[in-house]
Amino acid sequence: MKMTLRWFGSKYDTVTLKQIRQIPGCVGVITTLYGTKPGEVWSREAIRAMKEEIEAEGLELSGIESVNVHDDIKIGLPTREQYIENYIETLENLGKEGIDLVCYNFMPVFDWTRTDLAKERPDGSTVLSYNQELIDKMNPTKMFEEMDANASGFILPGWEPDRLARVKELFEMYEEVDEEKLFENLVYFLNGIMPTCEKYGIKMAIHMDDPAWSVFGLPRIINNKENIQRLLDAVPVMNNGITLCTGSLGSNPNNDIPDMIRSFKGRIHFGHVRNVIHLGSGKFDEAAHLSSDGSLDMFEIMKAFYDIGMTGPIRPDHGRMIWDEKAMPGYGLYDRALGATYLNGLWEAIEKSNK
Ligand code: DNO
Repeated sequence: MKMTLRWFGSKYDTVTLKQIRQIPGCVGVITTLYGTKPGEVWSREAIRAMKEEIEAEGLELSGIESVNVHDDIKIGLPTREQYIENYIETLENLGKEGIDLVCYNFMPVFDWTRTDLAKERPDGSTVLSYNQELIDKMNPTKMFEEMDANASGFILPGWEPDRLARVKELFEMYEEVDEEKLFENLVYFLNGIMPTCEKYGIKMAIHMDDPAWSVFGLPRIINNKENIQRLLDAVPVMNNGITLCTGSLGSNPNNDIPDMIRSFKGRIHFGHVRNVIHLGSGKFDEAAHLSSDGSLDMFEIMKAFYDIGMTGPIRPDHGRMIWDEKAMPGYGLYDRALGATYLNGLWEAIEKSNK
């Protein structure tokens, strides 16, 4: 396991590479070329510059999160051919620069969803929270506007303004796309890019749907053991793998995460590890990483990662906002540093007790 932190680039992040390097045991960052749009080809020069900036601070570029997939690919429009070509070109350029991990998602229209970006807890910290009842009373445009208004001026990953501008149109475009169709389109995309991934040793790591159920009637297909296994079997090469996100899967109490980790051995290329508090059907709050602060057993989760011989990057995921930090919701320095330290502690204890 390699401990890493997500970093949003010097233009967008309040957290610096220097700070990240000072987190004990943190060896690298997970980042992306901010400012690029889904479907665009990333140039080798831009990739190299990003890598050099990170390496100059004594860290490694451990992987990309995300190279976003254009909606035309998800919908299966004829224009997908060009966008798949572009994606391949980006992968080639990443491969030539020695980058071997790409996280992406296949959620229609928008990425992860929350109804509150700063829910206050009794200790004064704030967390991201989700309540299906509120979503049921809202339309997608309103939700976009609320997310944007509550993001404290930050552009949330997956909630870029150009998506907001097209939200109505995108919903219409997805009208004919059910879960089966979306799955087929995902397999088509993966089959198109796999030869390049195999050539350059790039591990594609699909992110789980978050929350792990359909939102606004949009299809969601990467949300439980059976569906994920189906995808791994449909494109049965190591390069077709997953980002196992405990918080996303953990939104549904029926997902047995340690069991999933064990059964996806060899195909988990990246781990997002965080805790959630289940508050009843379709409702959850995010929490500190510590097991006793939420509903997930982080010891069992880390033990499962240890048992499968996880060598890829793991990052603490969304943290609480604490100590008056002003940062992108979920992505402050302080609570993620506490999370990384706690996860490293669990790992050390598991490792030593197994020797
Ligand atoms: C949210 C993140 C997601 C993730 C994408 C991967 O905080 O976990 O936005 O980066 O789904 O493509």
